[in-house]
Amino acid sequence: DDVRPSLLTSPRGRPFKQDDARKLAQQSGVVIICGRFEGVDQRVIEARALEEVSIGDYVLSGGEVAAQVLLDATIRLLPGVMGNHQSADSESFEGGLLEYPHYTRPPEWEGQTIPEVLTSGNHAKIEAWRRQQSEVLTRARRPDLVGNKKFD
Ligand code: 5OB
Repeated sequence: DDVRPSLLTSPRGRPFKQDDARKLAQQSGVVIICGRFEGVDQRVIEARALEEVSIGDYVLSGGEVAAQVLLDATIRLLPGVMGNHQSADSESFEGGLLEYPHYTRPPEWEGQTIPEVLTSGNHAKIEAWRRQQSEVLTRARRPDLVGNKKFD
């Protein structure tokens, strides 16, 4: 259809989440009003039914960068934007958890090797290791996400 949500970037807004990006990507477009720290006249907010969204608990001098964040999170979900990258990403991502540590090449870098399990060729063991790493990281850094199915 032709629904275009009207958003206002504002630290007073409801937190913008991956789910919101997913929903926006389904719309035919979006209008984003960039808030100012001093705020936008309440009459405008109400008359245009602006939905206030925040990108986090910090102050910005203006909402332009916040608008770019909303756009980036949304546009990368549009068909054809990411190619194979995205599908591979979301498949390997365990719902509700932070991503496990990644190791690429070379096998030894500045005297540091990579976890042995990753070179074992045992894909079930690798999968289990990644899952466990994701859980440990999430519990340590983002306990608020534990048990939350909403994160990508
Ligand atoms: N802080 N989200 C968090 C925001 C923000 C500041 C903004 C807009 C969105 O503009 C001042």
